[in-house]
Amino acid sequence: MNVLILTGAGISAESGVPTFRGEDGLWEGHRLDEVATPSAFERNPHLVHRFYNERRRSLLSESVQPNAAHIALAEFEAAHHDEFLLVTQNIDDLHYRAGSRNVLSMHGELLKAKCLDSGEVFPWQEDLTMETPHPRDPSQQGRLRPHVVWFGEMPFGLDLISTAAQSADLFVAIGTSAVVYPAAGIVDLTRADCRTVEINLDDTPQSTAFDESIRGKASVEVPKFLRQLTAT
Ligand code: BJW
Repeated sequence: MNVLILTGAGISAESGVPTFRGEDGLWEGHRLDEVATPSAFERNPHLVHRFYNERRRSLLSESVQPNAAHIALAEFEAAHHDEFLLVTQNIDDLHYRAGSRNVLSMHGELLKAKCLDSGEVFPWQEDLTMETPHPRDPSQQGRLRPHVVWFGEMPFGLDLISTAAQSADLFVAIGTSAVVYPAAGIVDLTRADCRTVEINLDDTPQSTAFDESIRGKASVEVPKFLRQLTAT
């Protein structure tokens, strides 16, 4: 059985990482599209750096750890013998920390920085500012941006995602509001005989595209679903 998993902010909510479109979805009164676009970065790089610096610091704090849903996915993958791909929209590293191996971070990674000139990507744990020296040439400052995918930019791994969707026997979308494309459209790429399951606290605009809807917290429902799957 080939398995494709898609995760969104909801899977990390119980680890202390805020979602985008929930009650805590605003950052200092700014909407996401005011900070997560290339034009926002051009207009006000200080604001955008501050947004990601805060999130990076929080991600690296002791209190943010993988939860039972991240761990159950990693354990399932380790015991699974056919194809398994975990596509995450999240830029946190909680799937990696939980031990997942075949992870595609389609919207980038918060703990990496990208050179605006060369596109080279560096592991990054510090704050970024317009004064940050370039790792290869410290005389160059402010030429790094967070290695994340903003609106209007091309997400990573779309060919791989499309191939995995077409060969999946099971597709599970966990904790995503299904409003951001192309991630929200992955369910439409799966074959008619692929079992599709949505796990979320609430309905989403794509709920009717799934065969099954499981309503509840990811930390409870994901381990339960995967236990049932391995038992059958
Ligand atoms: C729980 C829970 C618990 C809570 N348990 N559940 C087709 C149609 C319409 C528009 C477009 C389209 N194609 C492209 C677009 C444009 C655009 C788009 O989709 N816009 C829409 C908003 C209308 N898409 C893009 O621009 C994308 N690029 C693109 O398509 O490029 C094509 C291209 C072609 C040619 C040239 C160039 C390009 C890029 C999208 C990038 C998204 N980036 C962000 C920011 C990343 C960096 C960062 O983190 O800051 O990604 S936006 C933000 O939204 C972030 C997320 O990954 C993404 C999705 O959010 P997610 O994960 O769904 O979170 P929430 O908060 O929305 O939902 C949480 C859910 O969890 C809720 O449902 C809760 O109920 C649930 N939940 N607690 C279970 N405990």
